[in-house]
Amino acid sequence: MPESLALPNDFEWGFATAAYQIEGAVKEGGRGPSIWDTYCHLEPSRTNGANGDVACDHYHRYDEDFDLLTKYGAKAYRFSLSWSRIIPLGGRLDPVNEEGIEFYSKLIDALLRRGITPWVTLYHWDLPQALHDRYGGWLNVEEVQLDFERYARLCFERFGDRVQNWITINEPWIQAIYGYATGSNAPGRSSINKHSTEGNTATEPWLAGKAQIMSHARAVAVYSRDFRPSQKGQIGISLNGDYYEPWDSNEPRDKEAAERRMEFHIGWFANPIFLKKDYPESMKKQLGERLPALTPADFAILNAGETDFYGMNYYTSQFARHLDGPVPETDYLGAIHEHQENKDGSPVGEESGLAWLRSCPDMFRKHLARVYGLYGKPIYITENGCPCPGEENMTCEEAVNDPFRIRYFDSHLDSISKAITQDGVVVKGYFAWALLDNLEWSDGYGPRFGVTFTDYTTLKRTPKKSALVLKDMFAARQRVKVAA
Ligand code: PNW
Repeated sequence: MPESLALPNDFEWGFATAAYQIEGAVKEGGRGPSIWDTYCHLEPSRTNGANGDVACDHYHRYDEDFDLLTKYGAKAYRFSLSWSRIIPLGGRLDPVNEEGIEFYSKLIDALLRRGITPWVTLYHWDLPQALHDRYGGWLNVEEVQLDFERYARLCFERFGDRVQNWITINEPWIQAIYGYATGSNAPGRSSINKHSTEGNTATEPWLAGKAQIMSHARAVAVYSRDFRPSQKGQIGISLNGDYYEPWDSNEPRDKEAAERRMEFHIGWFANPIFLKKDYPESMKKQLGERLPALTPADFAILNAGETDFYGMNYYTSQFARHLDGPVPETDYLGAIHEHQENKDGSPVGEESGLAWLRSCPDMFRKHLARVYGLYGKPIYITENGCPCPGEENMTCEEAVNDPFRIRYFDSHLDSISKAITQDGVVVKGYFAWALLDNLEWSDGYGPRFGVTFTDYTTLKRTPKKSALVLKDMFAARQRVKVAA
């Protein structure tokens, strides 16, 4: 293997999941409902009839699942805590559910016993329903950041003796846009979705964005002041965002469109969080008064702590074409059209098992360089993966044979290696999405991202080939001798 494909010996790697997608047991152990419980039980269904009531039943089967991690050779495991298991009503004055704390404590100990490092996400889209009902949840910027701060502090207090890697929020963009602009995720608010009865796509996503920025900032401030010095851990946030190239590479307006699209995806959050700067100019210009200002008081909170790393969730890339004419108030992409083929008809990448996901490893490498160049923090890939073409309709025997996924992992690891050895990007870890097939949100139980096949009738787990080859891929890359 050439030197360009090396990975550092201390490179962290493992698999990722999220609470609502795998746990089930939604009414056990004193858990309160979240906005996803409500959303999955709406009539008519907005999730293909699917819900997380049982999911993978990880709540009762975590030991078996962690044995899989051992078998796969994982060094680390990323999972999320269900806020409403820990504080069923969510708020800063509401009671703590000791049974919920106990459950996650057992989980953490079960990982440590196996020598696997826990990576804990505090929030992966499952806001306590009570906070949504009480004051509008993520739409109430002032209230929700205080409740999130208390929740975060409680987690640092109870788990921080054993957990040294924290992710505050998973993909605030998806929470804000799918939850409040398109209405395709909980809480399903939108003024452009025929299934939504409430919402305002022109204004609400931008409030939900600010609420998450400030919630992150408060958690980081608390960690920096009261916990990092003694617990010696690190804290970051996981941002999604595709890489964009111009649809017409000879058209300056398409080049601007590509950059603007990435500002709307990433700069929205990364400017305030990593640079302690205002939102990108392109957003301020397009959204005007609808973008809630970051005030000097907000910057005091943002400046009170340091975010240690950039968690990157990367799946795919696209082409951006500038939009002619007036921009509708409901636009959230930055006045562009998204394409999977460029002007010459070249596809951005190979098709996977989901329409939105093409395999684009070369653009991943550019993405890594762009993000590191702009924000300058060590990057951990906190999600990367895909369903194979046709996998949705395969039997277990067919699905365990997954060469497409193996190639996807290998080519994306190549890009990480090259970004490190040739582009000077600091990438320190990689989490494959996902440990096992699980509830793919509004797409239900169709798409299978797992390296483990889940039979949703028997709940039997069967390792796919991809699960067993990752260990060797990392070992080979870490064996490469690098000239001093
Ligand atoms: C992420 N897109 O979501 C989430 O963090 C996971 O919970 C999820 O299962 C995984 O990716 C696979 O989808 C995304 O449409 C959902 O570009 C949609 C998109 C990106 C990420």
